Amino acid sequence: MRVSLVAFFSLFSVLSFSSQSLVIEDFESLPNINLKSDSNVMSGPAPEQWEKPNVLNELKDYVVVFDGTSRFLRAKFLSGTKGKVIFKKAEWNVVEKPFLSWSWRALDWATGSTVKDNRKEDSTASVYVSFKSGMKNYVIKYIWAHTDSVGTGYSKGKWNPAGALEAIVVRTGGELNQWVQEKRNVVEDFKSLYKRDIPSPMATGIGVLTEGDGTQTQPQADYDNFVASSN
Ligand SMILES: [Ca+2]
Repeated sequence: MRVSLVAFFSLFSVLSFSSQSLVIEDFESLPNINLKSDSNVMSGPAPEQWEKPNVLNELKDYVVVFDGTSRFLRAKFLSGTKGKVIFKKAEWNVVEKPFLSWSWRALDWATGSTVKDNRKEDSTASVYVSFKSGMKNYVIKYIWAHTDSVGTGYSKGKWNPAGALEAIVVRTGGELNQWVQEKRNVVEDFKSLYKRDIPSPMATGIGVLTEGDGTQTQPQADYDNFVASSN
């Protein structure tokens, strides 16, 4: 009897733990991986859930890579193109799961980029989380900058009825080719950036952007393990 109670509580703790976190994207379920002849890694197109109208089938700057252990998203900005945000629709309750965590690594910097100059505002790596209220989208953009200080950022569309964006640098510089993890309380970040409460308890999706069009650079970054959790 005692053994079965322990087993019961062990099971309960596993179940309750798993119910507190939600994998939004880990890229592991991707079909159609192709072996690249010029590389020892396998890569394929970005997953179908990642949406970018009209260009999804032409994406060459976002691919899913399998390194033998894990699949992840690789963003490589191509010179002569414009930066493209790719999104994934994902609804989750941020009152219950306010923390968004993810892993990323910088492979090449957007050298010379800065959030202080609109013409040179390129992100080596950035992650978006979105909310909606009526017809208006509210976006938080988390930036891994090359040299800007953590905590700096900018605002867009404050009075635009369609959408507003608040960008904040959450990491700057560091070593290339090293996976690092971020964990943000999106509810608290929303409050401090927008000076108001979240417009809805439900987030509507995530996105990523790696771009170098303003600085004429070719930044690269990898993204993986987007998870929402209660703590
Ligand atoms: Ca993965």
